[in-house]
Amino acid sequence: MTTRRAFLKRGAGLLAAGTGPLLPAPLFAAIADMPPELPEGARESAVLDALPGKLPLIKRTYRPPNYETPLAYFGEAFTPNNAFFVRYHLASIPEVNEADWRLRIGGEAATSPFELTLSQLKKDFEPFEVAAVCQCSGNRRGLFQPHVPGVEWGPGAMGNAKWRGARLRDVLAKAGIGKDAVEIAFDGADRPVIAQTPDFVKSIPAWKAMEESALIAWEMNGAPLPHWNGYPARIVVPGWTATYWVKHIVSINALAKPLSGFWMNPAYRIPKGKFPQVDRFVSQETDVNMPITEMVVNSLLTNPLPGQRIRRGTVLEVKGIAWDGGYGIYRVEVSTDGGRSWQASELGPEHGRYAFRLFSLRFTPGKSGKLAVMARAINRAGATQTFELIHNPAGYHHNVVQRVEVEIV
Ligand SMILES: Nc1nc2c(c(=O)[nH]1)N[C@H]1C(S)=C(S)[C@@H](COP(=O)(O)O)O[C@H]1N2
Ligand SMILES: [Mo]
Repeated sequence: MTTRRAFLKRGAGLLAAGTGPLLPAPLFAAIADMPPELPEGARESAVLDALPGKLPLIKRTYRPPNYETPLAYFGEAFTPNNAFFVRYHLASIPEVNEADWRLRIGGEAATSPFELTLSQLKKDFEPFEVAAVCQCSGNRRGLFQPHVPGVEWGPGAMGNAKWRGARLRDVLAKAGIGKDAVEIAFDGADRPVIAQTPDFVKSIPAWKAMEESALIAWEMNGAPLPHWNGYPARIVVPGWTATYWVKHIVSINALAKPLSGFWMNPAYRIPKGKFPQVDRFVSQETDVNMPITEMVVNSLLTNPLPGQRIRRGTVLEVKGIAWDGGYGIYRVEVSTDGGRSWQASELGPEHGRYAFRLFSLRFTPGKSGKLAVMARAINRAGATQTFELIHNPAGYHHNVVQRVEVEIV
């Protein structure tokens, strides 16, 4: 068995080796070609490191563990479990043992509270599967100019997976959820290390919990959830940012009044009226701000890489992925002349309205020199990406159109 320490050492050694033959080439590319806009600190501190059971990911912080998926894994519509990003607020993360794990469902707006074992959760409710993007609200925060405090994520604090589990609404119905339920609150098994840190508890509006695809999921891409992604079960809220997707879920409470607490307010707030966010979380709104809800439409170029040299007269395949908060991707336009003209790309198969959608466009550069490739996604609600950063203090909803400069030689 490889110890965690050996793992870390090996990871560090590989990086120090520079052209390290042991590390798959795409991973090196992922680090070397981190967005040039990332602040120096974030680029230099980007170390590939493997948590137990995971491939080497981009380490942002070790305690609590915050690890980002390298660009190389976004070439496919589904993100492999062992390359899926990891984000925690609290550093005490128990290894949950299936035999001891219980999920308690109750709260003041539920008449029949009860407890579930994992096998009951799997057996007693009709399973449902949904492909959905799990994206941190702060994905790409590291690209904010001026910088804002928080984990300096590049573009890889996200992933797309097939989530399988029981519908929240079925489990809540069994607990006798009442009409007075305003919010459904989630708590996971992880805990703060010091008493002063508030426990991570999140809620969603009752209407959102009642949607067909809101789940208590125990499976990810056909396998049990990895420890770091919430074993044995996590909340899945398709369309909404990952802050609500509570991992290692141990209690679900139907509340008759809004949840208070640090992670609801002041955390995870956006200024009112600045973003094209459609879903409302009315019970949590204030005069000046509101909770982040659904993801804004976005895309990521996976090919070419910044600074890549491409031979004139050869075919360049511009590739990437697009996603949004659940309206579905309608079209992705690509520019190969720095934004002067745009062409519709070819979309890959649709895996449902919450999933990554691949896009590609082939073109042959005719003259040498620098060239800027860009992509902008448009969803079925007609929303598109922004060209100018919408600044906000927490660094959320970064969906600025990317510009990847390459050199034609
Ligand atoms: N128990 C627990 N669940 C949690 C969190 C956490 O700190 N603890 N962080 C949330 C946030 S902010 C994100 S971005 C996602 C990350 O999911 P992942 O680690 O599976 O990629 O988990 C969410 N669920
Ligand atoms: Mo997050």
